[in-house]
Amino acid sequence: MSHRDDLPVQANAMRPFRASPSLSERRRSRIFCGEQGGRTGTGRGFSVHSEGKGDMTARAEAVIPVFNEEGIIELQLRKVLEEPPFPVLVTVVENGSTDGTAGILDRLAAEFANLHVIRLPEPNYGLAMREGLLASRLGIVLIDDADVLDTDFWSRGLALLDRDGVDIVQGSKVLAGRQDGRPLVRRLATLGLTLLLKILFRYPGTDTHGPKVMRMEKVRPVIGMCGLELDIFPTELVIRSQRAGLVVKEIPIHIREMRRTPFPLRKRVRRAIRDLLRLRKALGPDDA
Ligand SMILES: Nc1nc2c(ncn2[C@@H]2O[C@H](COP(=O)(O)OP(=O)(O)OP(=O)(O)O)[C@@H](O)[C@H]2O)c(=O)[nH]1
Ligand SMILES: [Mg+2]
Repeated sequence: MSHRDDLPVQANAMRPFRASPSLSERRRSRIFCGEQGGRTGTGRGFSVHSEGKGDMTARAEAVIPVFNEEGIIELQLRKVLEEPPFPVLVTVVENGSTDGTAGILDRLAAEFANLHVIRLPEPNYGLAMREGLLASRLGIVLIDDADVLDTDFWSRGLALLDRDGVDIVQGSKVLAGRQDGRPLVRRLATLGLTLLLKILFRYPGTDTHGPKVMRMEKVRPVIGMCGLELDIFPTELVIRSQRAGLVVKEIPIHIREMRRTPFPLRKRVRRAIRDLLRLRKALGPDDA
């Protein structure tokens, strides 16, 4: 763990901000939940005793966006469903997969009572993340990627959230240092994006994209303001949260390459820069 483990991201003074129209409210009717409501029973290794599928004793809810992950999704989900670090509800938001992902998710949802699957019609990472968060039912929500699912980060993040004053624990690939097992070129791309966050938004932290543990009563109002629905939704959420005065704290994550990235790096970086510029246009340099 890095010596910067306890580094808080400076929160600016609370500023008024504009609420953008809630696209989620309008789109809610399009959400399909791959679950049966009102079920009572016992999921594998998990007691269910509430209305709907789930366990009200769960400590947190993990929201995981998934797209075309047939190669890793079962292995990854079983890891958190069979040996969770604490009782957790898992909500997978899948949209537009063209491989066998949907079938695998249906099978796992039938096996594990604490797994919910939400489906949206078209591939859209930002929208999936946003809808998954808005559909969440617990006070503490984790977000993580299918190819990361760093349960050690989940535990450390939850412990930090339990301490006074932290609203979002942000996992940082930059602070990960040697625990970032990705190729050099990808690590350099991450550093480039960190630099852009500083230049474009004067963001004091190092990462906005990775896993997070969040206090929903604080974060939920900010989600309603994030209207761009781009791949950088998590970045918009963190920057808006930090500007709204929420306390954001960064800790390192462990990261290793699980699979080849589905998009060429050059294309991704181009898209990330384009999206960051659009976000900058929407937010201004520091919302002053
Ligand atoms: N629902 C949904 N999930 C998506 C979409 N695109 C990516 N994902 C998921 O979002 C998570 C992150 O995607 P990655 O492709 O790993 O993105 P990344 O971490 O920026 O890139 P890598 O460095 O290649 O890992 C994974 O769980 C993906 O399955 C999408 O269009 N819809
Ligand atoms: Mg990834």
